[in-house]
Amino acid sequence: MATAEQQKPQEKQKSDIILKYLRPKKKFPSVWCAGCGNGVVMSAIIRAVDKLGLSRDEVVMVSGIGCTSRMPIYLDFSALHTTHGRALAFATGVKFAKPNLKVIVITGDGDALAIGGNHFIHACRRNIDINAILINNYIYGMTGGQGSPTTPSAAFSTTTPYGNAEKNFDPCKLAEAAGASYVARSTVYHAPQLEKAIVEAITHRGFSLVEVMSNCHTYYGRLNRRGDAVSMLKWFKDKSVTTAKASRMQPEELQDKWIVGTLYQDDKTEFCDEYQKLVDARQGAK
Ligand SMILES: Cc1ncc(C[n+]2csc(CCOP(=O)(O)OP(=O)(O)O)c2C)c(N)n1
Ligand code: SF4
Ligand SMILES: [Mg+2]
Repeated sequence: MATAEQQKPQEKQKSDIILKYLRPKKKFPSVWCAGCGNGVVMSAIIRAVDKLGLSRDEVVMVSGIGCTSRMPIYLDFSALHTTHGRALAFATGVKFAKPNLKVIVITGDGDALAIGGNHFIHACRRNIDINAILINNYIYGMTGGQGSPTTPSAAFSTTTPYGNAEKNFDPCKLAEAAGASYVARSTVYHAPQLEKAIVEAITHRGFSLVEVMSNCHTYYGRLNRRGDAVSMLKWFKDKSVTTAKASRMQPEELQDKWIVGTLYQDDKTEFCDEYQKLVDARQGAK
């Protein structure tokens, strides 16, 4: 690796941005396996926050439990590392008490959709101004590779040794149906598009979901013969179709594909704004 002196100015500028938002060195190395997609998502979040000119104090990151959910330990924002599945409940309290802060929830497929499934649908329903970044690696990474609500049918995990007999959730469809007002999908292969989606989601007023397809090569990759981190990224590339291309394809052709890009957006009233309107109307009536 190049030393700080050997780095070209452009590279140095990029690494300075990353370092600006990371906690001091004693928090590193991270617990993540080498090549885990979580690192790609973390750097995309940093670039997005920097692009928006937000200071570390303007952002609160809230997480539950899981490999993914350890991210607030490494990022130097105000942070709440809460209990499994409860990140959105804590985040709702933060946003309601301090509406001017940007609240980002980082969550895994297990955290958001299994134990936290109820909090997920109700946060969407309220359309509260929280940006949820759901890292979907198709598995419970932290606890050793158990199946999650997004594990595809027939896929292997430590709890589905004969293949998964269940159907999996599509978190984007679920969020849209439950009332979220911004929904996008990306992958850790598509880093610039991921950064753009996070910028849009943070800027959007209302509940936003960015689903990021990510590699857990240690469990999902190994159990399903998807190879190492690099092989999984190639698989993500082949599996993804942009929204523009998808609009020209037949439903049968899209069956095994991930559509990446902005999937849904509307401008319905956000929860804190709606609440304030009701308070003002009631006080005006007295
Ligand atoms: C109440 C409770 N139940 C179960 C657990 C064990 N547990 C910790 S993380 C986890 C699953 C994490 O999976 P996911 O959210 O997909 O995150 P990943 O590790 O894949 O990033 C489970 C079941 C826990 N910590 N607390
Ligand atoms: S177990 Fe999987 S999700 Fe967890 S750090 Fe390793 S590769 Fe990432
Ligand atoms: Mg997971």
